[in-house]
Amino acid sequence: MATAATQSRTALELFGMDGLLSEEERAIQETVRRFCDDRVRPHLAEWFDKGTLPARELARELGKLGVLGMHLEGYGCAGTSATAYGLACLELEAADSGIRSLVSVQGSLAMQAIRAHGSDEQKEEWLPRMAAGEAIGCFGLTEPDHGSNPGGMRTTARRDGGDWVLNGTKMWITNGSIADVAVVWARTEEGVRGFVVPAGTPGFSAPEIKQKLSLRASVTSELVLDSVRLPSSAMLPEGIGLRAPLGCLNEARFGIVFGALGAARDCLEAATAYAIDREVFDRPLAGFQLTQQKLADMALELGKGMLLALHLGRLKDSGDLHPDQVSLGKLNNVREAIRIARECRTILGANGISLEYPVMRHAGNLESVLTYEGTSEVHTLIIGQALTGLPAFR
Ligand code: TGC
Ligand code: FAD
Repeated sequence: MATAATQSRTALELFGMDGLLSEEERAIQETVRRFCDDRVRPHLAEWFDKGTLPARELARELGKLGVLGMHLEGYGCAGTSATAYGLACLELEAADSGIRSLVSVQGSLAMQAIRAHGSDEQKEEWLPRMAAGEAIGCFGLTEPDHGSNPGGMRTTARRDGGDWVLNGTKMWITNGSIADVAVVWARTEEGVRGFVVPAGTPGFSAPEIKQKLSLRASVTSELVLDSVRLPSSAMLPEGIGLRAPLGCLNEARFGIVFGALGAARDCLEAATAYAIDREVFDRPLAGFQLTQQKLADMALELGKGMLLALHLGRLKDSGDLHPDQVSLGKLNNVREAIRIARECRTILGANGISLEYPVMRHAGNLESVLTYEGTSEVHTLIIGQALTGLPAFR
């Protein structure tokens, strides 16, 4: 007779999710999952505990794997579908949000900004090396006093002869202190513009932000621009106004729509296995109705989130995805992922707070994911504006 464990199916199996993916998408997902299992997962507890990440080494391996800028065309990028990129993000975040962040910021923010708004020379100089993971990029939009409202930014770029001179401070910048190149957004006389700032430029520094209780396996930094002088060729010529950086955010937010579900899936799998194994009051915790209700509710939210992610992926692949729709996915899937992580934590009891299990690490990471790339309040307001036509940000 089969045991309870051999009869059980995962939430996504129950939804028949694999049947919605192409063979190529399944192959890409499986490759990234295997990479994470072999190369990342065994070290995560230690990296998280110590608050470190061997980012440079990992970036090269991720480059070889082909996930850096994988959905972009040309310049050494694989040009996969958006859905395949989403599935890769899901597997990376099932390992840790910090690993997905490394990939998101590199591919969807820094490379995307150069790909969409850069000159041919900027693309040739940076994109092939960034796709290979030989150069790391960061994306500096947020400032200490302007996060949700980047339109209020104080960083300036002023013309001085043929040069640009940048002054200001960016805050909470992923990959900042390990980056070879920073894409920095600054106010100019003609509106917001992006600049390609090579690390090592005099006046540029990127002190790391320490004592984080979330995204500990990820490098987060301040960017200080103290009269940084750049040639005129450093400006991204094709992007003007706030819509240029906000357009890049759509790409990274799309990855998070899938990614957050990876963290949720990992929590649910860990909690289910734990509940089947753990005996309370002389029988398996998984056999109690209260536990099954928790598992069933979480499976439903995970599956519904996945259907939403795939729907948005298909819309993006057909060129029909609107930024408002990305907000639907980011708001729902991160909110549900964090609920799932917290509920799974209860199933693990005291073990739930230990790094021996991935659940609390994911729950802690998801606090950042809830805030970055547009807070849940910002995405709520974007959806509110789409529904009513009335902006309520100010
Ligand atoms: P608003 O007047 O609405 O817009 C200014 C211009 O931008 C256009 N636009 C967009 N374009 C493309 N995609 C979008 N999502 C866009 N949203 C707006 C808009 O059409 C307009 O264009 P134009 O031509 O008319 O000038 O701007 P607002 O100042 O009222 O702000 C709106 C708001 C609040 C939604 C926006 O500022 C916002 O999204 N704030 C959140 C900021 C944010 O998400 N920051 C993330 C920083 S990067 C990060 O967190 C990386 S985390 C690491 C990781 O990803 O792993
Ligand atoms: P605030 O904007 O000060 O918001 C504080 C609170 O006020 C939030 O709850 C918010 O939702 C709420 N609020 C704001 N406006 C409104 C409103 N109109 N109505 C109602 N409530 C409102 N940024 C980058 O540019 N690049 C990066 O690589 C990057 N990486 C990050 C990595 C990590 C680990 C973290 C934590 C952040 C990162 N960020 C990055 C910054 C991130 O994008 C911002 O933290 C985020 O946009 C929110 O800005 P804030 O922290 O200044 O919060």
